[in-house]
Amino acid sequence: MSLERVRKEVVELGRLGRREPVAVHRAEGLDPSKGIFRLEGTRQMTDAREFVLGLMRKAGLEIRFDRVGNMFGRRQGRVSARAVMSGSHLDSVANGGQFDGVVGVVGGLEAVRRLAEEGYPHERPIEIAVFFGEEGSAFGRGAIGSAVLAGMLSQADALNLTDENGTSLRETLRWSGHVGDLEMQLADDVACFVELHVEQGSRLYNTRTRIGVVDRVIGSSWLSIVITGQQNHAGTTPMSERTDALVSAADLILQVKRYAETMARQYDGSAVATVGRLKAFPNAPNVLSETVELGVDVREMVDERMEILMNQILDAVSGLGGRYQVSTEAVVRHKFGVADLSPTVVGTIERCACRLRLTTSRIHSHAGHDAMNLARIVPAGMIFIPSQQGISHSPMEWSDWSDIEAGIRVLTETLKDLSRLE
Ligand code: HGY
Ligand code: MN
Ligand code: MN
Repeated sequence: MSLERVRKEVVELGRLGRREPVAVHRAEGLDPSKGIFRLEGTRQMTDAREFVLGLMRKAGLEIRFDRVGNMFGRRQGRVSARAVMSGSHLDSVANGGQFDGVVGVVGGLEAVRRLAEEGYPHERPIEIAVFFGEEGSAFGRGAIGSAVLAGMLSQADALNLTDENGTSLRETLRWSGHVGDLEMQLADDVACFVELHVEQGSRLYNTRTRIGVVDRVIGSSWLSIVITGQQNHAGTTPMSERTDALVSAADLILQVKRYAETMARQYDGSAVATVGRLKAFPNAPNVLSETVELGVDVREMVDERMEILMNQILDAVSGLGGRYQVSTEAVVRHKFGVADLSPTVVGTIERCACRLRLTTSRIHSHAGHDAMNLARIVPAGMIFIPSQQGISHSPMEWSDWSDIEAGIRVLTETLKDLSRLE
């Protein structure tokens, strides 16, 4: 049974992705201290790409890489026409879950294998993509590979991104060898795109719905902020004479929370803002910090509102100087607008799920995805399957194998329909 094949591959990618290679077949086997560390530039990432490359080769796909590390496996169709593309990402957040991104990569590959095994004569080529750096956990901004493909980020700017150690993306690709000279022109080469992904929220799980048919992906921005105070002695510097970067950061974190809560209450509840990254230097209990770095993630389902929220946060950053005598710098690391997905692709996904007698609901995605970038150039859609208790970006992330199977069956049917020439 090919779900067994999928289960083995997802579990193996999870095993390869952990710091201590542990295979987890059931939710009971999850351990909050044993998450996935498949960040771009790590051995776990190289092992994962090599593993998927092996699966693509075994499936007889034609393998190509572009200049920013996007990887493609192509199964030719009966006609040389623009391809139907599916796929997702393999990189993870630090200490992440074993399904985020992987379900879309292995699921896309499985759909192509099933079409080949049943001898389905698809007209358009079908291409499985593994996009580089979707999570932004290594190079400081998200959805790198798909943003370059969609013309939202230049190749040069992508290649010049550096990680925490100052290693450039260009150098990382040279080290891993997972790079090529393919110049994929989305508008000319791709007819449409479908991504299978775990919901990462609790809507499908709470309503016991099998399939989420995504019609919109939330807008999201990242800010990196550096606050500079005056490094000094914690014992000899009177409270009245401090320029304390860390105290001002604490103030900012609470302001960020309040602005997002106010906007969420005022509108549809989609506004969120998170300070998920905080780095004090020199980070010692008896030293007043020299600098504090913060990473802020801001999201809203309406572009104009995200703009308002971002400006409130930027004003709050500027206001710290007056109250704490610190100096501040804020950089927008990435900004993705709300992406409405293609009614044609959304309708096809819905029809296929109904044909398979699976319960569906239209759903907005509150997580960002590569589909949000591709949707700017080609008709795109997404298929969601339930996340247990809505948990994600956590080692405790789980999706049932039966739901993964349902998602793959919908994807397989959808690729069949979309690969027919009009
Ligand atoms: O952050 C996100 O929403 C996605 O998982 N990268
Ligand atoms: Mn993802
Ligand atoms: Mn993610």
